[in-house]
Amino acid sequence: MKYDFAAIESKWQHFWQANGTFAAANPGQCGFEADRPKFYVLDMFPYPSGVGLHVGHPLGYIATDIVARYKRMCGAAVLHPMGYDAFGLPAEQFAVEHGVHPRITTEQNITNMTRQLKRLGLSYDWDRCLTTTDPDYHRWTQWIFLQLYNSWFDPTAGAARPIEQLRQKLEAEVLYVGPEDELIDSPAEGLGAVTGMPIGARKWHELSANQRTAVIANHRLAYMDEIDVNWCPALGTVLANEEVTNEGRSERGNHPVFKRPLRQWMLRITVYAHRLLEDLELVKWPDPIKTMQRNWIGRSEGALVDFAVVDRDDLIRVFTTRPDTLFGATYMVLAPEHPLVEDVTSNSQHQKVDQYCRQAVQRSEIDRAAETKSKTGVFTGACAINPVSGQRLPIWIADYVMMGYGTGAIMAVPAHDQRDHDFARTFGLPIIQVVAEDSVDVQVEAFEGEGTCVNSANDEVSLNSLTTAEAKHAITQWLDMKGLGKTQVQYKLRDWLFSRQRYWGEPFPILHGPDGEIVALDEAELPVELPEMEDFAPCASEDPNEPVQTPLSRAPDSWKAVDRDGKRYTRELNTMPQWAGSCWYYLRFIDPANSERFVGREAEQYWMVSDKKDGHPHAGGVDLYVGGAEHAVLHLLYARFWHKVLHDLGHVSTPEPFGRLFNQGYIQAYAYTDERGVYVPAEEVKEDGQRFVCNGQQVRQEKLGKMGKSLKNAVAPDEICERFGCDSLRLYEMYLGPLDQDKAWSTKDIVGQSRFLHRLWRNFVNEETNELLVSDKPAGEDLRRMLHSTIKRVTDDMETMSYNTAIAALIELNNELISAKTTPRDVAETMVLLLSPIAPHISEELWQRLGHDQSLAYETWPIYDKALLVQQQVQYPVQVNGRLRGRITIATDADDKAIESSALAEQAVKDAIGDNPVRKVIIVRNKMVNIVAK
Ligand code: ANZ
Repeated sequence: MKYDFAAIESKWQHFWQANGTFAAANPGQCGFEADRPKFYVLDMFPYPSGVGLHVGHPLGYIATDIVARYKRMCGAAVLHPMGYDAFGLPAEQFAVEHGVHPRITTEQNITNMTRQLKRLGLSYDWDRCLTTTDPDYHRWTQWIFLQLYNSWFDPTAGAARPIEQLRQKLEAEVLYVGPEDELIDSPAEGLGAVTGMPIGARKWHELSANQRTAVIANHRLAYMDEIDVNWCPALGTVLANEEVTNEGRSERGNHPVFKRPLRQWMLRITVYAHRLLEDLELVKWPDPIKTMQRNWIGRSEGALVDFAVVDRDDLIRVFTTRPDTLFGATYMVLAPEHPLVEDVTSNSQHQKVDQYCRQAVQRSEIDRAAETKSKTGVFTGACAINPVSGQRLPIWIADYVMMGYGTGAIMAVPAHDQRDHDFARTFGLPIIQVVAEDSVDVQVEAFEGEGTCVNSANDEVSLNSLTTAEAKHAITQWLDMKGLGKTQVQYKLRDWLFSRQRYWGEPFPILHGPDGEIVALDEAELPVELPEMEDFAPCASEDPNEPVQTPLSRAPDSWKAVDRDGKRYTRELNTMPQWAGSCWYYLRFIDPANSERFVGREAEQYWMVSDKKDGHPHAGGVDLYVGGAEHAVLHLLYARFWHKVLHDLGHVSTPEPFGRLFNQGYIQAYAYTDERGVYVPAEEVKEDGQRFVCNGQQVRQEKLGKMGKSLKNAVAPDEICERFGCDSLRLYEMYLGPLDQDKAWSTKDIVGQSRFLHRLWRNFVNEETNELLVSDKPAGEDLRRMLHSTIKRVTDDMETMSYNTAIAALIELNNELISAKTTPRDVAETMVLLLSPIAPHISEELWQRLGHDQSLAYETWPIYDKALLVQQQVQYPVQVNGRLRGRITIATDADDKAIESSALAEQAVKDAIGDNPVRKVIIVRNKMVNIVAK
């Protein structure tokens, strides 16, 4: 029988499914062994999109599957699940475009993708498959939202705590409410006291009921706020900053995005900035991803400094990273959105300022921050006092200062900040040097580096001749003493905008009362399911200023209105963003059927807590998480935040969700364009000599690009499986090169891997007689050595996920077997086991033909014999005075001395030398020994 991959692959896929081969047992379940080490290996789960998978998707899935299969054979209990991230824009847009309910299209897409995934022979525990849109799943997403809503970040504990504890602390007067509802430890503390402002600290019982509710609301981890949002009228939804491109357009669909104020749900991720940063030390992630997260969180150390406004009571508070340059401040800038703009602007400047502000707020932040753009701004007519020099500083409005960062106001030091320099040059403002630097003329360009202070002294304090670091310290201390400022750590990270104006998302477990009161549902009232609606399209509009409607505003009253305690409440009509479901799915996989808890405690502890004793700080969590680098700052940061909250509240055991992360590269393919520059389907392009032709038209080959819909260069795995078998596809994808690099796809090259498997088959099976070509004779010395060196190579490669070189080693061994009539059984069995994680179907088939009646999935991984890895021996002819007298055999790595004494000990050589003194021994390594004896 020939190697019939179609029959073999279908047979084993059915076998695995029927026998539950890859089902993992939880504590308390039958088959569970507590002392088995665990390994949790996870893929980033896909969106069930309408077009299904292309061959780029399985790159990571095949790699994790190899890990899972290898770890099982090494004796670990392996958790390897798969599911679908099915809420969100892509699923909804597909549904809207096709006029079918998203639940139906989502289900169809899931069925199709499951079929595709199963066809790849991936060893998932399909019993654990979950979909984020399933009410049994999203009920727990809503439950986690309630956890966020019902907790606050206790700064003393540095962790989230139940909101009830905040109320108790306020009632017991452990905490007071300061101005702006900030919490302070005692009425004498807080910034009010420092700046000499009225203290304004209030006790809990002095507050009205509404004020109390507001104070509590302002400290919940999930809260509502009216903020400037990125509104995309064409999509009918707000977008997170991360979903808006540098050009101020939507990442998805490339529609224009506008700024407008909107009352929205927010998650207070900023209070975790410090821990999200610090705990990156605990995880084994690629450095570029850690760097991206660090930059995103954006920690800056500096000072807050207060500047009094001339002739007014107002203080302008600025954040600066260079308090050492305070003497060089020559003007101040407020962001156009700054609340003091109105107050400080003089009558004569009012109109100009107004007009400028209105224009500025429509520009995207990225655009405003661009260094290359020329600076714009207007003078307010007001001045502030530099607290160290007493000088008057004109106050300007300029859009290069952002309201969302620091305090939204700056002291401008044109000599040492290039943006301020550009601005000062444009508007003729003075430039005063306060950091010495010979090589730069600060009138021409700013010197932003560190150095020694100059021109920086008043009657009380002098920074002159101090270094930048010393000066920062000295001036901040002085400001602190005078009640004019204090040190401050600032983060770029913003709170997470958590509402979307869409239908296809998790409903919030929230009710709004007739007087604007917010009521969270009780756990027992979950899940809140989406209402059945005919028209689920977003409320898109052309006009960015129209009042915002959501699809759920059209829901029937039977869903929208909730009567309780004699009042009529309305459900929250926004839905959660698509990131919600993926924030915690790795926890649900652990215990997907649990109806009592989002994850059972014992199961969570077993699968998440590692007992690695390698001496490194270790975060535990998922042992290996594989996915694309595009999720570096969104999904991975959001999931870490939720995990930390759950950890603080005692719901999960580890500080981090993903102990180790690996990013696979992209599969790329050529794309082709016609004469208009429009992409044509790459699969229809034929090569014709030097030219490329599609439907009779000559087309142009473009650069290699990421495989996908947009470049029309996708190749479906189904077609490849049909033509070559999925074992060949798996081998080919892994053989393309190191896993973390991008690589080019070429369908015609799969033949190479297909040939390897055909040859392997013929080494084991006589194609005519179907007889097994395996002998019980033990393998000879050379073959055994090669086998053990292959075990070592493949094992080492499994540990480092270097599957391309593992395959190369297996091909070499297979080539060695071709010349022999039969393969010795010990070699055959070991080879099948080594190949099985990568090409599992043919391996199972051969394993069965070798006489085993169980799947090889739990066979013990082969162990190499170190002794057999010792370098082989080499034979040296030995000449005496130019004539061959004998031969010696010695280890290849023997040194010259050993070779010499071995040659001299040889009897025939001794005879030839006789009584003559040995004058010289010449050793030509691996060739010959020549002895001169006269
Ligand atoms: C005075 C100064 C002098 C500054 C100097 C820099 C150099 P990072 O590192 O990004 O935190 N800044 C503060 N708030 C701002 C805002 N809302 N929009 C735009 N710029 C703002 O940078 C902090 C520095 O950026 C601050 O330090 C401030 O300018 C400016 F020689 O203050 B600096």
